[in-house]
Amino acid sequence: MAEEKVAVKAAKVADPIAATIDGATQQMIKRAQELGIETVFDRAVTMKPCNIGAQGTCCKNCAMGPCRLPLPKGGVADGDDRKGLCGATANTIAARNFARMVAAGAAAHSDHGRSVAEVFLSVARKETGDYRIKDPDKLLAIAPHYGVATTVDADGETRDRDIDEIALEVAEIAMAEWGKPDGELLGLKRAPAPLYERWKKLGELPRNIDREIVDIMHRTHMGVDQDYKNIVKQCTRASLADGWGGSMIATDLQDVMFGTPYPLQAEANMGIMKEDHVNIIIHGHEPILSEMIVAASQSQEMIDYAKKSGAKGIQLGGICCTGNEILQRHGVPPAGTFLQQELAIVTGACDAMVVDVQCVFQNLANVAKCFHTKLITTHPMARMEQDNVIHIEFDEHHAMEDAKRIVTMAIDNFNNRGAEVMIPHQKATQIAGFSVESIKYHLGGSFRGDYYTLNDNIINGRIRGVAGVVGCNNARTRHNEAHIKVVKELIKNDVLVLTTGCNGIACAMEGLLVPETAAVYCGPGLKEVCETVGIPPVLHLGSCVDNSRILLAATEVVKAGGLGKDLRDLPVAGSAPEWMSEKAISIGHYFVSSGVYTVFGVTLPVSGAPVFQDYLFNGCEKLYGGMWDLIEDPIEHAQAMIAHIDKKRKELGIDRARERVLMDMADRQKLEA
Ligand code: BF8
Repeated sequence: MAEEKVAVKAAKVADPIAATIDGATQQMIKRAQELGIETVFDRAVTMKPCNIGAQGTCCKNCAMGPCRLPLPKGGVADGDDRKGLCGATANTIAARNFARMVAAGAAAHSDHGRSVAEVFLSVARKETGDYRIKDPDKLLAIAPHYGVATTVDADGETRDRDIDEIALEVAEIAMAEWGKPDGELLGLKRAPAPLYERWKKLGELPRNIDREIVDIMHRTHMGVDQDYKNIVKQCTRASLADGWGGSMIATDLQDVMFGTPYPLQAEANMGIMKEDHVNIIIHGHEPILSEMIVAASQSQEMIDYAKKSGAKGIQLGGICCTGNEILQRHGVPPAGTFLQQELAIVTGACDAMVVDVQCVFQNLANVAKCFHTKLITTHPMARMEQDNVIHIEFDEHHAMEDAKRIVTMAIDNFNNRGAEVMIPHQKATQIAGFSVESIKYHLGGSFRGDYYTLNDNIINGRIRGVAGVVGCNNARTRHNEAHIKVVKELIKNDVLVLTTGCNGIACAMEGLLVPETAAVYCGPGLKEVCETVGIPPVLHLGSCVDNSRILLAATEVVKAGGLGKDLRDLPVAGSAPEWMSEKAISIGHYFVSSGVYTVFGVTLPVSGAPVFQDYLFNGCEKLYGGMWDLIEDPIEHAQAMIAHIDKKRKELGIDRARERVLMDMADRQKLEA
């Protein structure tokens, strides 16, 4: 019988070179494909995004829909009569969808903050011995922002208050920020006074964190808010409740409990994994868990146990923002960005991957099945349905016990590796761990630590401006390419970059986070400043909740004088070149409503509603001084930020200083006036 020929259609897979600029990632994508393991890069090739969803004009908020309102081919210049069954316009639908993204993003950041505040409350009540106040100076520094006195007057004398008493009061007041019935969020007053007054005048001061998020879910329910401008107002309240609320509280209290970051040296990329060590990858966001795993894996007991099992030691690596948290405080190296999570397992050397919340692919379980890797979920809110996933619920009351159980499980798994270990050699050195406090010290030393030096250099034109470049990777665009191009273009043009999130990891992998970068990539002014002060031109400020550090650093710049009275006056801009998460939308909107021009790359789900889009891109500027933008091309993206920075320099009257006019004190006072 003639052999029957069966035509097998080859599965479409990603081209590794087109998928990422990073050599280690290319190598691991290729390896996964050779082993028949599908990753996000392959799925991005085989699954097209929904065109109507991408435009933001699919309404599925009731069962009469989903109502789909794609932008007509000829546009809507001659009128727009598109409507859902209830009559909702494209603007209403896109604004509602946008607002729900803000709500989800603000919820994710703020719930992280809530978990941190709960642990801090346990510490203050002395209910846990595993966590403690590591940075009492930070507690004393933040206490007044929570309305807590640090001294007490008695018998005509002023005495320092007991630190435990202060901690308890701060903890209780912080917890109340999520649900207090009256008043407004306390963090808002940390903004420059004119900015606070503007929010107040606009009637946009958030009341409490949870309420603003619930409010969005209510007003975007079928048949409630039908005015896109009014919906944007609520986006502002909820996003401010994130940036100046939940995220800021998370950063504050994490610093108090785990230490305020100061610069340290580490490495980055998958090459940090070691074949002869037990490799534990920590992935997710909340440092409550990762702090304990760091402590457990550094304990002599665990190191001895690893050695007894034939390993030379324990190597921790981070993925995503929990990686940034343990990087900035302990120098634990990130093994990769959001898009490399599956690939860390594909090395065959990942003995355990421990995840908590946010940015965790469910496909990790499918990849882990192909190797010996133990995939461990730890958060009651974030479990996986696959049966190879182990759940060890983490609780701050027995935190160290849980952490040791996890580390022991990884060590026990070391000898179960197959022969298939392949760790890419790529890794880069980085200096991370910058904070509002450490920048102060770096710029002025312990004698004159402040932001004057930065302001002076912005005024004299050596530094053209400051950019916050942050956010995710997105499999719809080449991994890390836009991140790196945007940052390089900015520093080439003398713009100092502050980074967080996966942009920080991308910059580290590219070797941009070392002072030596200045000589290679920076314009002459920024190069001179970096070389004098000894800092990299790209300062890693931590995780995505640490975007609150960017808000406070910008506020310090205003306070130092000479550059206006409000964040909207500053020569600064924001960017998320490869965003994907709803958290990025919340961050983007609190940047915008705090007065910052903010450019996103890839896509923005508002293009199907041109009037609403125009309101975000232009209308917001009149309200806040900041506005949204979408520019896919990374060079144009960076150039638009630079143009905005130059516009602000001109408004401040310092545009000519770029020609290096030396400013003396009298000139500065004139600017101040
Ligand atoms: O909070 S940058 S991919 S890891 S969402 Fe996620 Fe985006 Fe990375 Fe951090 Ni932020």
